[in-house]
Amino acid sequence: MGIVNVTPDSFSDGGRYTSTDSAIKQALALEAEGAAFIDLGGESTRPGAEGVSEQEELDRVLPVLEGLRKESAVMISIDTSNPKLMLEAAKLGANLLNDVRSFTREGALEAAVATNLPVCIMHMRGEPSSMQQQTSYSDVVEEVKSWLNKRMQVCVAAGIAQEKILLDPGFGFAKLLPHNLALLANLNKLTDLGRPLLVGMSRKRMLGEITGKPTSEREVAGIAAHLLAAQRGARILRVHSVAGIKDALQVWQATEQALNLI
Ligand code: 7PJ
Repeated sequence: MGIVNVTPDSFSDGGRYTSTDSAIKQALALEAEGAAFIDLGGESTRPGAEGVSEQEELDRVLPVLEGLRKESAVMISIDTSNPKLMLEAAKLGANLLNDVRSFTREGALEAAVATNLPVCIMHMRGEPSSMQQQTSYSDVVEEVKSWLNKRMQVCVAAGIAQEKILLDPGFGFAKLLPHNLALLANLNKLTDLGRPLLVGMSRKRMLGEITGKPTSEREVAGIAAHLLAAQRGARILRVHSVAGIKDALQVWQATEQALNLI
């Protein structure tokens, strides 16, 4: 899954057209690298990030979705907590709703049900602006697992088929490095929940804490982390750059196939 952030280009006078056009180009480039999904997001949910208005988020994301849908049949995921955007995106051909707040915003669960689309539920505590003040766990793997299970049951009770639910431990969301590492090391335990796992660690702080490198130099660390996640059962890897992880997965796959040759 290739990430496309649709944020206004503050260094350009081209305004909305420039950012829409460059986001579509970026999505097509990621698809050409091998992405099966493009995750479109118009709100920054990095730790401490401030929210965006509902309308601004629609204005950012919908033109990109519409343009991309015209040019490509790639699966389009919408990274949003905004019920209006969920409904509008479904009409324009989105294929997956990815909500870091797991459809807890008022009207979001109802909107997700109404779209009939698959959804991704992610573990977090509180809001992105405050989540890093809620990082106390006694057993992070068990707590994330039982939280995801409960939230999945709420979604099923609301009318989302279990077969349409993806689960995500939420790397970096209300978690410190030891929690992120415990979740990565024990990711296979979350496969017990019986649903495909989506994970995203691309460029995240945890990689900087391990390597000491800034965001722009975390690509190789990200490839390693996502390969480890895939080996522990992750099925969808949410990344900013697709080519490198694709190579890594092909090396792994070729090696696995060799096991059957001897
Ligand atoms: C995630 C996400 C993630 C899912 C973001 C960033 C922050 N959606 N959206 N999982 N992270 N499902 O990319 O650094 O980990 S935004």
